[in-house]
Amino acid sequence: MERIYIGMGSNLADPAEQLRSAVEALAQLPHSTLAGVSAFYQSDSLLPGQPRYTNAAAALDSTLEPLELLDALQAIENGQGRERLERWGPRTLDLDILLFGDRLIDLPRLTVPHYQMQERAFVLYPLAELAPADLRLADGRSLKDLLLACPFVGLERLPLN
Ligand code: A4P
Ligand code: MG
Repeated sequence: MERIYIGMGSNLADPAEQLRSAVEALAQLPHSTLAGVSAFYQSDSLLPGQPRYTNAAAALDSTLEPLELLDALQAIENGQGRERLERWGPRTLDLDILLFGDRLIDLPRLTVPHYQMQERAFVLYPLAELAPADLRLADGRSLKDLLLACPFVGLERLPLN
């Protein structure tokens, strides 16, 4: 079993409902146990002109291999009507593998730790709800230092999932 953290985001078609459906789908994944879900957070899109995002993080314990998990996550995205019209376009559901045990992964289809998580408050603060306080990424960076360098700005923590 490895502990995996997944970042979830949506800015179309009732984002909170999209995240709730994604959580149900994660709970059904084979060879896996859903170990936790963060609160939901709203923030403006990194790209102007798009609807606000709702983001959250999930913790999964799994024996799936990384590319098997990526395939499963993309199937969940597609099952919730994700259309890949343009990179960075608005989306019903985005599921990113943030951390996969203590693995460093650099494959054409998969980079772990997720390449921009360190700059993104909407990734780090949900993750911090689930991860141990002394978590270190496989590349040696500590979550605590990443949080210190990434202020809680523009994030709105929603009261209920
Ligand atoms: N891929 C590589 N590494 C990973 C990984 N660790 N997890 C590949 C998941 N996928 C990974 O992703 C494109 C390809 O990345 C996949 O086919 C996979 O093989 P995608 O989800 O199809 O495309 P995308 O999401 O449009 O691109 P990207 O770069 O993942 O976008 P981001 O970085 O997710 O940014 N603002 C707020 N407030 N909240 C957001 O969540 N998200 C974005 C999208 C912009 N602004 C946002 C948010
Ligand atoms: Mg993505």
